[in-house]
Amino acid sequence: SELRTKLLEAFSNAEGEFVSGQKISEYIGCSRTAVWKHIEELRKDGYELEAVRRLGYRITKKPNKISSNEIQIGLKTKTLGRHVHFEETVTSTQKIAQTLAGNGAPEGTIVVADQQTNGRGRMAREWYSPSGTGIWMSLIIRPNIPVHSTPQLTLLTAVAIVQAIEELTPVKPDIKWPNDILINGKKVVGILTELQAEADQVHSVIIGTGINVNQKVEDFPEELQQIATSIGIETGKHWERALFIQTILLKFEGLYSLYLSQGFHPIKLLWEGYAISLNKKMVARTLNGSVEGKAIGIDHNGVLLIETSDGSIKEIYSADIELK
Ligand code: BTX
Repeated sequence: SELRTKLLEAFSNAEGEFVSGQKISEYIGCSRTAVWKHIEELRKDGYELEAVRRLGYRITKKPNKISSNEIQIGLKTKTLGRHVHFEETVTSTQKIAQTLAGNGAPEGTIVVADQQTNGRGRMAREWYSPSGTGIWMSLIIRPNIPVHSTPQLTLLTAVAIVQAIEELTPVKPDIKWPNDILINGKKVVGILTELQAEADQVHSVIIGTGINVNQKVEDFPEELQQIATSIGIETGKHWERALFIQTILLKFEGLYSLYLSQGFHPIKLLWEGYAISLNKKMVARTLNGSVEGKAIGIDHNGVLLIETSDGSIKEIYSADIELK
């Protein structure tokens, strides 16, 4: 409800300090008794609040839930995340975002779910998306760029997420071309970029990100335990998912505006700073077979360049990479 939003806003503005009942009642425009009632409702929803005479209330712990409110209160972006479509359980946030984008959803609209029953990776693979643990989000943007440039946005997204993780946590993630973010060699984030386009005109780009935030090792199915990790596992701490979403959107917005005004070059430089796949021997498995060689870089479109043993350079548009 609107009152609930205002109440949470009052606490958010106080940044962890106490807010008096009087102030709250003025801010949300209701009586002191009504304030008390709303506070009790917050408690029922899993918030922990401390109440001290004369000082007022403060939130000491938020529930392990994400919601539109949690994402939007305290959000510092201009356009990204200003429209939030939140659902507890969906098949895939990509699917919902495709429909919304087709129906004209504005740039910056995000679809977020607590759980996906049919989360998708690339090439019809599955993305494991259990409830209460991760960020399963699809972002709709409408850049005026040619279709062949859109893979650059996957790399831009990876940079935004790495920057957000570095800002909020002590871990230093690496990027493996094109779309994996790894911590200590294990996958913590996956990115899936899909398009709605016609001829060479991009209508919308839908960027799906799956981020493992609070899973424990045993929360992953056995086949993923060796290759996947979460920010929680790597830091030994529980993290608030909404804060990650807000930080990622803010980083993305900054990089995206840089990209639209100056092109891919500045993004490429940032990306290269995080990439572990460069100057290494590798096998790239594509739909048309494997290419073995040394990655010498990415080109101005974000395409991976591999130098093979005969000295020729192969352009890799889409592949799975195995470092040697
Ligand atoms: P990908 O094809 O690069 O990676 C998929 C592979 O990663 C799987 O085959 C499996 O081995 C592994 N994997 C599956 N689940 C996880 C996980 N939770 N953590 C680590 N590794 C895993 C990557 O595809 C793109 C994933 C995008 C997911 C987002 S979530 C929001 C949006 N909605 C949706 O359906 N997909 C995107």
